[in-house]
Amino acid sequence: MLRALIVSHLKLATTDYFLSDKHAITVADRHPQPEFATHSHDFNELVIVWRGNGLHILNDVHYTITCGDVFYINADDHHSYESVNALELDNILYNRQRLTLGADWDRLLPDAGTDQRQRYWRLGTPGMSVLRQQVDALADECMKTDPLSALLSEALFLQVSLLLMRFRHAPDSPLLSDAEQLDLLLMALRVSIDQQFKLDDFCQQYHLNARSLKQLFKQQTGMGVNQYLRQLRLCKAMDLLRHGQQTIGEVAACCGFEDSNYFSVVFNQSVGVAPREYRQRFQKNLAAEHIIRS
Ligand code: RM4
Ligand code: NI
Repeated sequence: MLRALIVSHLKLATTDYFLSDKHAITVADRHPQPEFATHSHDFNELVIVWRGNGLHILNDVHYTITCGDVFYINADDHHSYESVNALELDNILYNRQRLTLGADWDRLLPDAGTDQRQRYWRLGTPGMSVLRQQVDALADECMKTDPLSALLSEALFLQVSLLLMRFRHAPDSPLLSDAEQLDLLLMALRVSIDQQFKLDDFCQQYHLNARSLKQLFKQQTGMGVNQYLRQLRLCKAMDLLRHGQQTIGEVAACCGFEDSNYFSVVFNQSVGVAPREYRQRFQKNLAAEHIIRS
């Protein structure tokens, strides 16, 4: 009676999947990953999902998976894939005992003692594109049989593990990568040319840290956020003054300045002439060009 209650499942063996008994790693390309019944292994798996979706059931916990999901699966875990829909992933199989490089593998690859919540992560788009190339290189190397390839595969696998540490983030963390934060901010600034922009509100909206974002911005652009926004506004003002018919007050408003006197002061300070004069000069030039041409 008791026996009937014991769930038995398939146990996959290293000998069936690895190229030789020297190889510690192999990349199983699952493009697509079909449905796959509950199983365990005598090796570990590092799974990176590239596209599509499906259900991943790891030790009876259900995860809806899609691009950017990363799982560290240990030999004794049991898992399955269900309800797959164009699911594409790379499954990096590795045998811990066969790793020979003196790296801190225990820190890089969570082992059986690590809580399952620490074994599910996410990658953002920049992380995915870096990892994509590395995994491809690893997949090629794992298929070679020359004496160096086993070691080279291990070196590439070490690199993949390190890059994952760099790019992965907890699934529920609202944190975006530095590149994503910067992109988001640059876009928000562009659409704020004619409106007020408050960095603190922006950071609150996207759960970002204002201090570190300011630092990042300065580091990458060489300017402060407000300085950049002012430049954007002045560029737009110059364009409108040259080509538009609006009054100075209207130009000021289109460029996010509530007060047109203040606009004139700022404009004068950075362009060297008052807005009215700037327009006149340009329009004079235009008229002169017109006379020459005609
Ligand atoms: C399956 C699936 C499993 C893996 C085997 C080797 O398609 O990815 O998780 O253990 O391949
Ligand atoms: Ni598996």
